[in-house]
Amino acid sequence: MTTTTELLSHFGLKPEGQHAVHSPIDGAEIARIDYDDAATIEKKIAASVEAFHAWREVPAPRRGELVRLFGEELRANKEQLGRLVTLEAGKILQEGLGEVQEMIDICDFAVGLSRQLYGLTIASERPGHRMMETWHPIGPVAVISAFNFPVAVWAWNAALAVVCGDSVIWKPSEKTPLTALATQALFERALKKFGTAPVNLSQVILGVREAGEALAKDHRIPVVSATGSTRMGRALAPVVAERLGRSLLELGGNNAMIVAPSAKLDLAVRAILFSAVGTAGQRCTTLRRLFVHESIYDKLVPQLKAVYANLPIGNPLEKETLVGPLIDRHAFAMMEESLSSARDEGGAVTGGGRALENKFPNGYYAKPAIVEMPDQTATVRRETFAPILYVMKYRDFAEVMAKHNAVPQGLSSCIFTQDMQEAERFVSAAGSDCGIANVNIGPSGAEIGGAFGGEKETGGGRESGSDSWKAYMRRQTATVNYSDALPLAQGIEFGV
Ligand code: UN1
Repeated sequence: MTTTTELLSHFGLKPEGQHAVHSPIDGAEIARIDYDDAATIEKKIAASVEAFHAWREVPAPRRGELVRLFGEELRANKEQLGRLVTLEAGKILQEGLGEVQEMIDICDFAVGLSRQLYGLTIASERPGHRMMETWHPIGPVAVISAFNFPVAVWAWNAALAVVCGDSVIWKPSEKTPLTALATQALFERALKKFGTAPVNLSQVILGVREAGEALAKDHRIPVVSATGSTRMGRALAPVVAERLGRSLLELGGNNAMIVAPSAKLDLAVRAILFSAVGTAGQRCTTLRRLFVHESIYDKLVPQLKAVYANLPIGNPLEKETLVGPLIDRHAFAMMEESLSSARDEGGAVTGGGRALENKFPNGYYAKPAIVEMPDQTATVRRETFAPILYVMKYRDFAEVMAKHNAVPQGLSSCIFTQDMQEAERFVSAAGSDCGIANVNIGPSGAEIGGAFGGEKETGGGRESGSDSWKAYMRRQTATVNYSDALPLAQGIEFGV
């Protein structure tokens, strides 16, 4: 098995420092790193501004060429980076590789986009005038990312920002600095091949909360894109807003599935499994609430319990494993706490508790839990970043739709049904209030081509596909007068 040291040296890295990095697999120390301090952060921000000034003048399709080269590096190193994601974040190798694929996909998307940063031409009301809208690079973009998608979410932001003509400063989670350093190393290889791009176009800042705060506060950084908990977003957004900066937030989710009477149950079960226990329940898009119609409840729920009873929990590097460890002891404690309060609220818990404690005394493996709830209680309405699936029975479609939306978060959602009316109602204006709404697909595992993000406490930001690129640019309306007169808009007569 390849060790972390071997993997790091594959990326040309030999990090040293005061702070230990642990693998969630067994809790072992896998590397040591140093954090940035106020002085190095300042230096990096200044360098980012300088890089931006050079990069914004490079034609966008040429900027796309750099992202194309970066995508090639990712393709060539997919196996190694995927493995490092598994070692550092604990997700199973299939998902580690999937995460790198997501980076490759967004690079491809961004390369095409580099020739499509379209603005509008708008009919002017004045004769001899032309009015147009142009999208310009905006400045250094800060990307604050979470441990659960330690590299893909950065790539969603960075690939777009770079083709948009911006520089990027990345503050990864303190739990996953190594994958960030490895990704940065690949980006630097692409930079070298490209030849003429500013060396500080992308930089990494390592540290804890204060490092993120420094970026949030700094007026030289017009866009701060942050992924993480609602708590983090609540602390960060006012700091950015205080200086009237733009924040792009992707925060908590409390994603649901409705299983209607006509649903194809075999598909539903597979989708539930992937979205509720995949990544050990640590995706923003993880399925957390399951509403099952009363007519099929006694068929579906026992089937689900049977599958849960035999889930392969184990070392995420091993092929047959489907459920790896939680990120750390704290995550496990939070899961226990939520299960206990769900019990207090009348929940019947199947599963839960620690697994593999003897084999991995310092790794926190949890048995995924199914919790049958009498109602959508306070605990159900809260996001716990762990494999807990709250199951509730419903009778009436309108009633379940209301319950579906009666949580503070609004990221992802889905319905399993063969009933066309239900499906259409679910994705209609009066249906799901989430940023993502799927029919006969689970709530997680979105493709990069769509805009990713959600409403309410999820923060409102959109990243990745569609026209999310606009968040990384400034819009300019320019009107050019090519006549010999100076007509005023609104027909105003003024003076001479
Ligand atoms: C996240 O958990 O922050 O849709 C991102 C998904 C992935 C991305 C999740 N493509 O589950």
